[in-house]
Amino acid sequence: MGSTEKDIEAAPGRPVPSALALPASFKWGISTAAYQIEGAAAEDGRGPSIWDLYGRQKGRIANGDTGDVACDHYHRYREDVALMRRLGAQVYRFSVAWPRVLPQGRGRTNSLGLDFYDRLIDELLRNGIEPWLCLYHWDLPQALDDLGGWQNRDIALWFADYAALVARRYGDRVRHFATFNEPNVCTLFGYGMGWNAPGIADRRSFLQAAHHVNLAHGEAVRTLRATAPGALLGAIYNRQKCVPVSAAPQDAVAAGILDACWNRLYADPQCLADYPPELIDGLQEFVQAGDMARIAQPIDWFGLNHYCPIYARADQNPLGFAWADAPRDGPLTGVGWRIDPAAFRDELITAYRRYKLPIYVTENGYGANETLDASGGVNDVGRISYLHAYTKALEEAVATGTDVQGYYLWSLLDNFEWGSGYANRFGIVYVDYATQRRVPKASFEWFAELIRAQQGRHA
Ligand code: IFM
Repeated sequence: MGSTEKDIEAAPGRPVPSALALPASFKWGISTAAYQIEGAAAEDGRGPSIWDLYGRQKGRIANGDTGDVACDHYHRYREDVALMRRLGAQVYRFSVAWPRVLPQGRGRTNSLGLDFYDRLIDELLRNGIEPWLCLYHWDLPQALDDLGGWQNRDIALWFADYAALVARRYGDRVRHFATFNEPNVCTLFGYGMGWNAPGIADRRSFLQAAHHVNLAHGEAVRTLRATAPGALLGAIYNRQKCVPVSAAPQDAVAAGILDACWNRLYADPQCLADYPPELIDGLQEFVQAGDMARIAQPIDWFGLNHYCPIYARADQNPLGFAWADAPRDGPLTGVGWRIDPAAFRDELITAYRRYKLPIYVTENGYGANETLDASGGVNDVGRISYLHAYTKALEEAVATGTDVQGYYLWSLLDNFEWGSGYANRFGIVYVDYATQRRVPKASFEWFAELIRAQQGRHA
């Protein structure tokens, strides 16, 4: 098959973007998340989120960074939409900050916060860009965390009420809604491993939170169907190949458990009404009669985020695996993630066969620690090679009959990268955080050319 690691190594300089064999209806776009770019954390009545408090705990986030200001997108959204337009993006997938519209997570709404997303959506539509709205990209209102957060079963109904508010307000202009972005990361890292807010490391808490996230997804889909009947509903899953770090049989078992936690714990109950057998023992304490039917509400599309294979080793800890770094025996991104476009192709094919839903790639991108060069730009050839190889891999998946309908790159801007703070840059636009100046990188022009080539193919 075509694109492999070898292509990346062999690519002399900048690969030329050329049109891919994809359907005319295929959409190109950009993904972001509220807490990572908005800033204005204490402005216009926004309530605190778990990330605001977590970031203030010593040692949690690299360099003590916080999302207080981030990319100041709350004030600069017009400039950012203009960049998307210049790029040729057809879709912009963003998230609503729950604590901005419901400062306590439920009850009193914040009209200034609601107004912000009105302005953003209207600006997108004025620029011919379709808004895709994700309800949850990890910024849980702190007031709900004080009540147990995702460990409190009532959160399924609080989340559904929040979904109804958002759908009532924006459903006249937004056609695509997603419930959760990467539920695996916010629960496994947030409650199982203690790497993300709220910083809990406990298997039972993780599985409890996971089940409540699944229930919340189902309740929100039901509510969205009733409130915005014409909308197309989906969820965004992070799928990565799980690889044992060695040939030892115990590491293979560990990789199987990681695969259950990472790839199946959400998509299986939500799309197939089933939990992975590896995790049933820990989940059954939380599953009540009727829950699986509540969770498995039909959805219209499958959002798939993919970056790289991930690695597991055997460990005596209660989770049954330990996270391992990518071995150094192959190509890595600037932040040490394995480059393996064939794994992306295979994940697309596997997800389509398993869940039988049209797929949108809702995130894919390349992280690096970059600075401006002497000419004042960023010649990010590593990112360009990565995007070239990964979009070719997507084309290969489509050639096998896999229904992939869009590709939304992560991300427009360098932004707040959770535990790594601002050190890891994923944008195709460089952000000078001291001045908030945006500098499109070479990959921005490359991606714009790819989109133009694609549109020319179907003109
Ligand atoms: O920045 C994150 C995003 O919030 C979720 N998916 C992975 C990205 C890169 O780490």
